[in-house]
Amino acid sequence: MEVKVVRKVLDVNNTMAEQNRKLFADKNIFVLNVMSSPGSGKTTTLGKTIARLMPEMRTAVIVGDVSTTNDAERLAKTGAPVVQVNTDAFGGDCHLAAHVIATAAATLPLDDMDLLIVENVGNLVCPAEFDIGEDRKVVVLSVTEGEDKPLKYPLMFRVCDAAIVNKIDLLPYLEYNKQETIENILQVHPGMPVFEISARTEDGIDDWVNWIKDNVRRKKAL
Ligand SMILES: Nc1nc2c(ncn2[C@@H]2O[C@H](COP(=O)(O)OP(=O)(O)OP(=O)(O)O)[C@@H](O)[C@H]2O)c(=O)[nH]1
Ligand SMILES: [Mg+2]
Repeated sequence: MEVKVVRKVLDVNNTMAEQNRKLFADKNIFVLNVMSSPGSGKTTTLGKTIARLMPEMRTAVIVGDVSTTNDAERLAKTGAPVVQVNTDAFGGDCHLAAHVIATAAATLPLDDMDLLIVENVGNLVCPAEFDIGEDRKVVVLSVTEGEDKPLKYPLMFRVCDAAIVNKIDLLPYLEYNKQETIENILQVHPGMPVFEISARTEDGIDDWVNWIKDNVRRKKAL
């Protein structure tokens, strides 16, 4: 019985996600869904990323948190239009669902956008289960989280199209095997691109930004 309820929720979400996907295709907007555990550096990475993408790529952001507008305020400094979703209004959900994205997107200038970046709620489990109508999913893992996370939370790494290993500026201070982490990511998802970056020093960030640009250009060329 419980399984049926869960499936129904996901079926409804998938239908909404397809409607979102069609809307974004009609508007020629590439949509990136960025996920991670709390504090791995999504907002910091996106602030630096958006600064490099604009104005060449007209970018807007939907940012999800259970509570506060902290991240929206941080990302608004880039000049990009930002919508903050607080899921406590939706029962404190641990993820962004497709209908929430539809509501938030309706407030954005969709006719003047090339790229929509969604910063999902910090959680390495639930967001992986919810299609929001995005083109690509990305997981951010920071070097303070341990090498085994791809093996312990495999769905997240399986559904994503790229992974970021962030905070590499901290490596000299840690007992941490970065190579083992990357091998674990590739064990769960063979061939997935992995970007090793420091959002703080911006080391490695160009390859990641170029990956986004290539994806946006590919969609707009369709
Ligand atoms: N040393 C270092 N610190 C970083 C780096 N990236 C982010 N941080 C710090 O990590 C903390 C969390 O970063 P956020 O960008 O807020 O992380 P987040 O994933 O957006 O967090 P939630 O939205 O709450 O899930 C902040 O104190 C950042 O300054 C990095 O590359 N190196
Ligand atoms: Mg954040």
